[in-house]
Amino acid sequence: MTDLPQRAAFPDGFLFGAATSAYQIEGHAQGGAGRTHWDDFAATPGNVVNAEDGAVACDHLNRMDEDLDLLGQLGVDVYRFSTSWARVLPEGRGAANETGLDFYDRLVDGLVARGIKPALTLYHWELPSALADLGGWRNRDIAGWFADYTEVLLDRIGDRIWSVAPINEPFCVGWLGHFTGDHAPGLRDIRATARAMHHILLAHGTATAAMRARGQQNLGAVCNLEFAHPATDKLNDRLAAERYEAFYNRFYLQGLTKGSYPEEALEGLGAHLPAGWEADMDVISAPLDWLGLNYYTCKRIAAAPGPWPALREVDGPLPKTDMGWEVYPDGLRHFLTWVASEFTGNLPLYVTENGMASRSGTEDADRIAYLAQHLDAACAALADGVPLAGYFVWSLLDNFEWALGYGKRFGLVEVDFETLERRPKASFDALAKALHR
Ligand code: IFM
Repeated sequence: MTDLPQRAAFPDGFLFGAATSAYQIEGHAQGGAGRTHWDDFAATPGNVVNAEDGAVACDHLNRMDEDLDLLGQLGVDVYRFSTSWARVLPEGRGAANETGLDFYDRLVDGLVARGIKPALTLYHWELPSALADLGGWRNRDIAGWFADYTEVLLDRIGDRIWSVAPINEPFCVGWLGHFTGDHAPGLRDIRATARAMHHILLAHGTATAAMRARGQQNLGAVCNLEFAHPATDKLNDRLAAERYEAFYNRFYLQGLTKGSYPEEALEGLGAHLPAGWEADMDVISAPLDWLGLNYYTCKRIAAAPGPWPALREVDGPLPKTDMGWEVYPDGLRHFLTWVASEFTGNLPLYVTENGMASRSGTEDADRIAYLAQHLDAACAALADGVPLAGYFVWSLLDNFEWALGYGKRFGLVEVDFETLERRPKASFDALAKALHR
């Protein structure tokens, strides 16, 4: 079996972590949380495999201590978790749910007591339904609602939080939610997409400004990046791959760090952006303390007839994970060096998510090999001079994989969704051994 690179192979102070998100593990029907657009999306026939939802998920709400003990056994330095807006503010605005705030308070205390740094994400996709009713990410007012939620939450837990990222994977919120319709709210509308993409970044900016004003430290952003190979060397396919890369990767990276959007994205989205969007770009590109990259795979992109972006994905030759995603660790090294050289310079970078879905249960040699290949790619980027400061595995637990339900298992720990029993996998033991001091 492959060995994982050991902690000693990384610079002093390099942080290792595991990541989860609220809706995917907590059990959203419990503890006074408000309804979210993921509950609504999942309740609509055909949207989620087996009509599954996050009502119980891993029941982390009631098993938090056991899960924090697992993190302690794993030996991670930092835990990346998210809070649910609707658990804090069931209607998205107005009265807070004290039970929800108490839960997050205990979670943060539990991490601190175990010597684990709490890395908070404020939004990992479960928008309160009451705000979806008002247009959700299409409504510019969401930037203010989001900043208000941020304040309520940080009033309670901000004093013990190590880092904050406002929004996980803006691409997925904007594009999968509003263009392909694969995620809540399930729209397929280019105008909604353009507006959501911009308002997501505006909300990032307003929340960041509110946090700076209150002295909150270590504020960043987390983008998911996908390497786009042109399906062939033909010019049309190369241009299609550039368009894919523009709306997937550069729209957010360039918006956040340079205050502009790429031309290849504006070709299709520019006409649909809200009037006067340019005036928001200073708020959007206010300085960050770090940037996080979530990385899993690459895609093969070919030109296709039809309206912008006029492309399609084609099958690739590399071994695939249970998501059907090609395993391409070179993409991680590429993105780390490219993001540092093109966008962030000396700013610390983190791999805030990396991992694979597998059907191999607790004997997951395939996951160990995947993690080893990507940790090697991270080491290569460090050797290239990239200021990489940490790496997080997605995910601690098998969990609700959104529209694909509970069948896609990303955890270092197996969860039996009948009994909710946790069983550490071989990858958990391998990582624990690699991280041992
Ligand atoms: O499960 C998701 C997570 O919520 C966001 N990043 C990708 C993971 C795997 O698809």
